[in-house]
Amino acid sequence: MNLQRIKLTVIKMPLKIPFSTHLETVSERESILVEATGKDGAQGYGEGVAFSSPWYTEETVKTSHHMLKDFLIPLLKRSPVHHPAEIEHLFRSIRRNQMAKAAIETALWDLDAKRRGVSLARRLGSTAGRIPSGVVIGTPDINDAISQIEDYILKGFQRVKIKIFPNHDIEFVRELRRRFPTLDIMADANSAYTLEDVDRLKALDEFGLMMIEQPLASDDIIDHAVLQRQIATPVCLDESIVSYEDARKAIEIGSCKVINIKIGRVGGLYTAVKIHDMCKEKGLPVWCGGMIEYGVSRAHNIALASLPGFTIPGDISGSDRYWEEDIVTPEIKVEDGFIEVPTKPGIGFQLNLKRLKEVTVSEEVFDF
Ligand code: OSB
Ligand code: MG
Repeated sequence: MNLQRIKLTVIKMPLKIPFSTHLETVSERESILVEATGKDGAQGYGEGVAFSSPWYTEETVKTSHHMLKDFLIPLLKRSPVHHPAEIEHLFRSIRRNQMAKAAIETALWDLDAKRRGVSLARRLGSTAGRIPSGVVIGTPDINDAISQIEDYILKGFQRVKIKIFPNHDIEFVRELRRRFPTLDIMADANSAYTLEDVDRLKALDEFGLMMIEQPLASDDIIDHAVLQRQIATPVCLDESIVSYEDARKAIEIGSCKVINIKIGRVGGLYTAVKIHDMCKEKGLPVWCGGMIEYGVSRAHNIALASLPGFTIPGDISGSDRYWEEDIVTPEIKVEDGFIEVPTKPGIGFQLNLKRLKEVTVSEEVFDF
């Protein structure tokens, strides 16, 4: 793709309010911004979405940086690609490290779309003008959660996701359902349960949740299939799906009725789109997950989520959900519950260089 250089910038910002799951509370977010510059001067951006510690997946900001610097960038230098869709195959020689891989791959999709003068959404084959927005409540306190949900409903958000874990589930959901009888609610357990909890999970059936996300172990698809046969609430897989093959097998054995697609978790847009295409063909709804990300990753999510199989609102909120000021301009905005799909070339957002400078921790340039 005629690359001139790749720049990695580590950035860090506090969240407006801490985001809690049963595994970790995130109050500050480090990420890696990838800037790929072509010999023609065109630039594409990607964002490494691993967290500072390995609570969600095994990757961290430091391991991603190591993979990018010591393996992925050198590999790309040695073996130039002509098309971003070739990256997935090239990177197969390096095991896993999906978020590090996706950070480069997404930057190359942006670069490619910009060179063609089309938006990333169009480049991926979408025609949608806007996508519905969903939001995640990362606050375990019931009263705080209710007041946040009330605010989001007023802003037009289409559905709400809450985090659950044992003893913070049945009564919590009962109260939310009492307060919001018709709201689309989904619950994400981030692997807080085992099959021994099947009665607790069955007890959630009466609340009409849209789905329960990743109730069981992050590396399991077998027990999820057993669970899905015993509960009415659709099971959605998040952590368990890190490749196209994972998605194919999970569907085949009935582990889930819905899949949350995260570009970073599956190693890039090529695989994300492939999973989408398969699910669409099989009639399995998908939605786009979030990683408490900055505007660059969010912009990639918007393009992906504009594909027709994304029939459920994703965890895609505006820049102001987590940040005082984002690193992109214009900021990503939710209006009447929808986000407009940009029509400008590539991801359709520019970097806010002043803000980027304020939040930069370190940067390194790799010449090709
Ligand atoms: O499990 O979907 C998840 C955030 C960080 C890591 C994992 C998850 C989440 C979220 C929040 O649920 C999504 C967001 O608003 O970005
Ligand atoms: Mg999840």
